[in-house]
Amino acid sequence: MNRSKNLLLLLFLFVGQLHAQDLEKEAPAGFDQTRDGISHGEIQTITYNSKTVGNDRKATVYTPPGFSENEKYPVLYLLHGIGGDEKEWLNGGHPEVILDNLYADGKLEPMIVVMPNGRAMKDDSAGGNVMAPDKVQAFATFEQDLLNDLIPFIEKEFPVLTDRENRAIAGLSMGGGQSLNFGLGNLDKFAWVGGFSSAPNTKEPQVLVPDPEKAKDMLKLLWISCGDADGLLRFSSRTHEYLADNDVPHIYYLETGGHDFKVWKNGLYMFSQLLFKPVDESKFDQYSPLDITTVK
Ligand code: FER
Repeated sequence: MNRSKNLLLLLFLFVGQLHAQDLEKEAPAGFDQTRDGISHGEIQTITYNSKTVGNDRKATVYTPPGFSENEKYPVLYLLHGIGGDEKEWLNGGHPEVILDNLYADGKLEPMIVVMPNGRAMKDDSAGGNVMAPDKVQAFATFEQDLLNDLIPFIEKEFPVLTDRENRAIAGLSMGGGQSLNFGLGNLDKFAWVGGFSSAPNTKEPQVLVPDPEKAKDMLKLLWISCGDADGLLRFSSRTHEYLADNDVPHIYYLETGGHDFKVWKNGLYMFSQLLFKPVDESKFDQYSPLDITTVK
């Protein structure tokens, strides 16, 4: 009897180990290569009227393979960096290839991905001095454009689910800062929030998450990732430290790398697979490829 109990315990431990090893920590080779013989999503450019800015603005939209007007989809708003616009992700990261491949492998919940222009001003082009104060300010103004103009447009024109649990926001660098600021600042609108290599526009932790209990209650997933050689790492690490000190569950994901699309493509690969599915918080500290306690 005792012996069979011990055997059973060993079996449980063994299966547990298998599961721990199952967890994929990084995108495999080929994740960003176009594959033959799979279905593809579609990319379109949409134009919406912005009351915030006072003119028409553009965004790009990726609808998943097999998209149907008769279904309703959750939405990921995916934001660009300081030198980019609504085409930056498509040009630099080809999310359509990464996501097509994930769909082909059955690893993604069908969703619509909206890639806005996050520089909410009349001339929202990425030309000239992208660090000019009015252009940097426009990244903050985009919060109003997103909430009051773009989201309502998407919800009118596309078959989407409109509750907070079916809306995610993530982005790279300036877009990472925007995602953390807007997502955590509007928990009634977003349950899934991700910042990849978030920039100095990221609000200070106490301002970002003034009520840790509320964040804990309302967030499905909070994702903070960065390359270990990124000069902006401190904006992610300080946020992580505050969240850890205040027991707000989150994934802090550190990988080898700098401030570039290699990191952001991997970020999208990892983050998107978690979206709009049941979440296992007990695994949050198992994702990071690098030891988060030694890299600062
Ligand atoms: C800064 C350094 C980097 C800054 C913004 C960035 C507004 C953004 C970088 C990016 O989006 O890639 O001092 O200030």
